[in-house]
Amino acid sequence: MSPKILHPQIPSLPQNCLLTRITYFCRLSQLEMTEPMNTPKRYLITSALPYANGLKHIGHLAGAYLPADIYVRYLKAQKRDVVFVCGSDEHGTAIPIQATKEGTTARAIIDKYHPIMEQNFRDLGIEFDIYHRTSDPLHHETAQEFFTKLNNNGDLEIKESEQYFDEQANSFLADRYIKGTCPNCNFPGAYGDQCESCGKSLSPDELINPVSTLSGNPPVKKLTKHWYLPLNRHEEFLRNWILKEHASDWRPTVVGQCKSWIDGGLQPRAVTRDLDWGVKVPLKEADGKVLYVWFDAPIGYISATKQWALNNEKDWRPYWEDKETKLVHFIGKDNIVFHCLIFPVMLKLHGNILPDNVPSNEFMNLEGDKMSTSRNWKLDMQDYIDDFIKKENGGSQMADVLRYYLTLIAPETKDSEFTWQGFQDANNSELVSIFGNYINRSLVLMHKLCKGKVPPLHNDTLTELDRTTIEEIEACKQKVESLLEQYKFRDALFEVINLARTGNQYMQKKEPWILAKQVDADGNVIREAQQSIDNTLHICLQLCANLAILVNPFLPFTAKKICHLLKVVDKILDWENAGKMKLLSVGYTLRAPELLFRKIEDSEITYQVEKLKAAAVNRESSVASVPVTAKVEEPKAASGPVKPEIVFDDFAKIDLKVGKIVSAEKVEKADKLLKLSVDLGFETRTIVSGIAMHFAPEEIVGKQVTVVTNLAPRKMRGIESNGMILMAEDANGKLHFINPETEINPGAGVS
Ligand code: B3M
Ligand code: ZN
Repeated sequence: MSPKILHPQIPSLPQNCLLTRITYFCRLSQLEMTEPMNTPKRYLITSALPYANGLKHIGHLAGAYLPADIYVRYLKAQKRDVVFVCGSDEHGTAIPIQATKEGTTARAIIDKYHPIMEQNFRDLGIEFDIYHRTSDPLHHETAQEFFTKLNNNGDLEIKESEQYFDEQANSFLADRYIKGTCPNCNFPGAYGDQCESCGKSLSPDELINPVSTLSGNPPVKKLTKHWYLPLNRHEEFLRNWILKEHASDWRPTVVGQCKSWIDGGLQPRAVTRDLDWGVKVPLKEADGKVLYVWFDAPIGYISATKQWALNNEKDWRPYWEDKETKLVHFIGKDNIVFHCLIFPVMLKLHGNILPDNVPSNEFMNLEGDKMSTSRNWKLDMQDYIDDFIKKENGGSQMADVLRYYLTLIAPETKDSEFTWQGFQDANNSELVSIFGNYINRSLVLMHKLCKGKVPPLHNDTLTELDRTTIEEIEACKQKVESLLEQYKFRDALFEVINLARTGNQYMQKKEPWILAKQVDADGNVIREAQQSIDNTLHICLQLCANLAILVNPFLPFTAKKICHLLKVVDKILDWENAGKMKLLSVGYTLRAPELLFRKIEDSEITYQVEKLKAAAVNRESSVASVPVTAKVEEPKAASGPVKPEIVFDDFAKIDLKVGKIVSAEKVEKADKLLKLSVDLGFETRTIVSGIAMHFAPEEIVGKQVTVVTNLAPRKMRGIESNGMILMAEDANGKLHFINPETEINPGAGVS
């Protein structure tokens, strides 16, 4: 069903590399783009269901939501039958773990984050047809029916195995509830499923000195029964389907990852868990068990479609059962195995259609480091919305600025990097100077030189340049279309901006403002000159209307604003209108120009970079070095839960002293920070500490603490912090001060 590309694969372009892009542009324009395609009867587009356990950052947005939204807007502009589904993933251990952290229930967590996430997406122009949730009874029924069918058909295996069990808590332990030392990098706080320090996927058995985070005790092994999806039975199917059928139309990174999973040997995967949060396994003998979150979550796409159908009096079945439906999953690379191997096997067994493509993105880094929720090195959608959209009147334009930059640096073929400097440059030198400037100049000149009306086109006086510009407008549609069909969003957006660039160059060469100086004795512009001005502005304005259509999938708020300026209805944005030269009628009056984008100032960028650093420091200072988990056994060997060995001299460099908190207050607009005055005997210091979630200011005044006194000062929220308070983190994530058994004089050394 995918378009067959006739030209050889064009290598992906270095980001922002103008020269390469121009060369590429010339090459592409000479090539035949695509064969006529078989248009699918309908489309079902999904974006990964985000866990409802916290705010989502722009790395998530760039990975699974923005590209899907662009694709869907493009399909909808083509009047195709398309449903775009998403929703909150409300199961899995991530939810109860967050509940423990926030001192509340799992239910309260999902009810808190689900609506925030939904609103964040809306504010950034991500327009799902339905944003569902997996806690919905319709989803529970759908997932249970799915499991039952597979189980009844003999497609699942039951196995008994030994799993980690916490005797004190009387509970089996999900992978996330077990912590220990990473066998790969020695990080002492690795989880049973992954080490967040080095990123390696782990199984609990690999952890060195595992500890239950429920009680702090080492867990024991206990026999339990689980249902497994025997992936090994489906190796041949997966090999043929992915490595043969889709070897050339899926992204190489996706095919590569699938190949290494398949070549590594497919194993049966447990699809049930001993947990009490999730979809109950619909069998009497499975009391106390739920479906594994990765079994139920992708079924969430189906239940979301069902709910959409109910809301719109439609039939959901063809979207999942008719082979003429094109199913596309947009995801981040950490979800590839689930969407390309496990879920397709489930779909096949259940009798559903398979995805036509799974355009998975690589990761987006931020200011030189991996984006990370646990290290608080991230830009949440919410923060961007607060700082750039809500603050400005009608600030949706700023949503488009983020959409623009994230698409420009989309990690389609390799990891990419968001920098605030890059964000500012993309806005100021492309959106403002090229795109916005072009639309603005066209309108200004039209008002000045053509009496505020769309001027006529005098066909008999068209120049070579007029004609080639018209041809470029007509050709742009096909280029953008072909790239979008191949999920090359970055390159497609480049073509759109390039059309604006073409418009600017055209106007610059035609210089209508110079022609306007050719006047007769009465001061009227001479006929030939006016005709050339008319032609120029006519073409420029039709190009503006074309830009609105072509940019609409990427920057929908901007497209609407252009429609407003051109006084045309949104209907003009239908894709079939792209490439046309008669979008604006001759003689039609247009509105006065308004700027589409504003400049982003250096101070805004500096503020964001500082804020990012302050928030990250906040985390470092709240959990000093090794998280000290209650009852972790003393390390017996060098491989215990400790960081790599250091020499005494390294340790001796750290100046530790006993201090006494003399005052504490909340830091404005920073939920996690407290500003402390700490008496160190020889002086009283200001220290900003990320402990506000754990202590009220009044309860800690007078407490003795251990302070690292010779750390370089750092600014947090504009306050200079001169030291770090050492804290220990217990099994529940609660922080405790490290202090002397009995009160001693502030300033006493600690060694
Ligand atoms: N919630 C993991 C994630 O957010 C998971 C995706 C489910 S998609 C069916 O990365
Ligand atoms: Zn590690």
